[in-house]
Amino acid sequence: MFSSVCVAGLGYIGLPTAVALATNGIDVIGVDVNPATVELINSGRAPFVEPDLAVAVSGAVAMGRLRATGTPEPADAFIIAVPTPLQEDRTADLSYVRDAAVSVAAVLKAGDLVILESTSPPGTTVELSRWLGKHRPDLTFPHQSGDTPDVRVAHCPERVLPGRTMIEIATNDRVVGGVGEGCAERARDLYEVFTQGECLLTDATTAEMAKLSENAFRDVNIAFANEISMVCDHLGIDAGDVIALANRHPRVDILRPGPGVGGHCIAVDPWFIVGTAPRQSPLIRLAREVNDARPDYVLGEVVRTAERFKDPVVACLGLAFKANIDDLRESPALHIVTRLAEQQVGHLLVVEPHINELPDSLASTGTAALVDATTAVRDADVVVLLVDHDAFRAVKRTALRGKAVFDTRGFWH
Ligand code: SAJ
Repeated sequence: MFSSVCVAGLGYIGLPTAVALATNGIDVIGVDVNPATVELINSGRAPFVEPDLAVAVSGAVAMGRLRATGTPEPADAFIIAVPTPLQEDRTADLSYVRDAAVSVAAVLKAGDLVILESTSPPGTTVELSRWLGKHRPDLTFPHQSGDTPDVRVAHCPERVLPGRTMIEIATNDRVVGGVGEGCAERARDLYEVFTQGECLLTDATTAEMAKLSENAFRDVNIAFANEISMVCDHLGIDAGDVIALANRHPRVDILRPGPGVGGHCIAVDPWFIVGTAPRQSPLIRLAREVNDARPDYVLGEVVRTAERFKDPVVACLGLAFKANIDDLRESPALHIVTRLAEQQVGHLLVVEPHINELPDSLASTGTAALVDATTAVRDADVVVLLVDHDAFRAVKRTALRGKAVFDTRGFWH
């Protein structure tokens, strides 16, 4: 039913989606505004680390099913998977969606399907339908009337977990929200090409709110774990013990405290709810504030620990925003290590197995070196575990003896 699909935005969601479609027999045109990304993908390589992605990209390109380019080309369906970043005023920057809509509109024809995958504030997909309609007055769109439109528009929010993207893209259930008559059904037909998960049909605004609720739910629960951890610090007891014991209750499942909530989803999306209904969402806002305050709390604790030593050597294990990925964007670990370096707390031995050189913000401080975990722990007075990378399992507990250990994740619990 679909022979070609154009995917706008070849990032952490767009590229895996393009590959999943290509692997299932669809001719995929991948579009990205970054020429380096386009070139890399056309040479069969993935521009970022995600388990099993590189081999899938190289296979899809070699089969001739995936081709990257700078502007959309005619296709049966269009998937928009571009960023919706948070702005200074904590509202969503929808300019990438709008730009993608304008470029997709130019090549639309009757019978096409346009899907927004980007996480967006309630109402954005209906707005997308309006933007498309404005640029193509010769076609009908679903926001206009109750009849089946020429172009169908739907929201199908991405839900994959970085680090497990290639598995979850094929297995997660999908929420598919149509803007009008026949839209959700048509979108479901497309997702059924590559997902074994169930497609749950609804309207676009409900789908937008469902996605935001998923991430706000996780944010509130992480905030709870972080708050319990701070209470335990105050009492001088081990938060890991408290949480492990409480979780033996059949209806309790407390998440893990950490150095803060990083990434571009959970720390962002709850604000889209707060922005839409501020008076109705005090809990969601407070959870955001609790989690945002967490890196500076951890920083303070580490500084206090390091002050016990003269010229301390501090091993910082992990820079990524979470385990087993190379993504440093919005990483609380990177924030904490950069502040430690700026405050000249000691000599920093930084370990991040997924990168080859320190980011500029850290390298420029001149007090941090990138080393392997064994060296860092061997030479350190203070060991700070910031990310629970599997690679750190190689660090033997005996190597920690005699060191001040600050385990922000309960990794060695
Ligand atoms: N974290 C904790 N404690 C925990 C769990 C997570 O401190 O117990 C921290 C992590 O270290 C990380 C941050 O929270 O810094 C977010 O990590 P995550 O693994 O919870 O989530 P993301 O941001 O990688 O992906 C989330 C997922 N959403 C949910 O689990 C509800 C994913 O399914 C979404 O697709 C993704 O957001 C997204 O793109 O929206």
